[in-house]
Amino acid sequence: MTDTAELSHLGSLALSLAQEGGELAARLRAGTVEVAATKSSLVDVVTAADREVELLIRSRLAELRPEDSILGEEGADVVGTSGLTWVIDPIDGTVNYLYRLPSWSVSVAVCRGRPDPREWDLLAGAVVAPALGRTWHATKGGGAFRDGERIQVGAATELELALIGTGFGYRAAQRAAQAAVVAEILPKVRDIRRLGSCAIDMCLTAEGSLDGYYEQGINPWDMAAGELVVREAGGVVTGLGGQPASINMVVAGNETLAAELGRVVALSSQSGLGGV
Ligand code: LIP
Repeated sequence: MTDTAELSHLGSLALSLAQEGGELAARLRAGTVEVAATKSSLVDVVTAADREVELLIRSRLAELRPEDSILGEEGADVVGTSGLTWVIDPIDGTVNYLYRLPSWSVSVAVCRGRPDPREWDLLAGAVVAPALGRTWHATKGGGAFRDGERIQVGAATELELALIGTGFGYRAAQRAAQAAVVAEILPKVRDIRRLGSCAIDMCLTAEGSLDGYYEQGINPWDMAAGELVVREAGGVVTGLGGQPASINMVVAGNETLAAELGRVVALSSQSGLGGV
């Protein structure tokens, strides 16, 4: 059990780490940003900034929370002894960052238990989007905030009037399957937004700027902080068919809309999504 004082401390630390990482990423973005490596495909890129921001956050955690574990997108796992794991996406929306588009963020969360969205106990999280001038944060049981103002998921319950965020993977076969799903969903909703950062999509859902979000192939670091922000804003984050959210599918929104969106996504996906 994590008491209120510890939750408050973890929340403040998640926020300050995300803010410091965001300041570094913004400074680096003001200069030349180049692709340092690729991962699952030629378009799945890593920049030197991704690596530098994660190194900065890791170094702060090694100093301030040496007993905690770390799961980061760009670095090796750190196994600690405290039962807490920090989940870091140094730059979520890396392609937007590379192209100087504003929808990118630094996402920092901490959970108790394994950093697996099927079972984690999220305690605190922060998403900082410097190019948008937005910061979202939440602690378990403490509510969700954007720039210090309390936020709440939207009230839309009719899918045909809902603005839905989604995204796509980096592999051609997966994208073809995801395109087939979005082609079936698009006529059933108000409109679709593909903004390029899961963390921001989930925070926009938490504040009602999107009515719902779904995506297949999301990693724990993409979604950890955003999931807590959605939940603390009164929303739900699920998978399909009553399953918990996972790399197989993430659906977010208010409870009614998320259920309807999940139902339609499941029907549209019955042709099978490309493998993850
Ligand atoms: C991104 C996700 C986004 C997805 C993008 C990309 P990354 O993460 O946050 O939801 O649609 O394709 O995967 O790779 O920028 O950290």
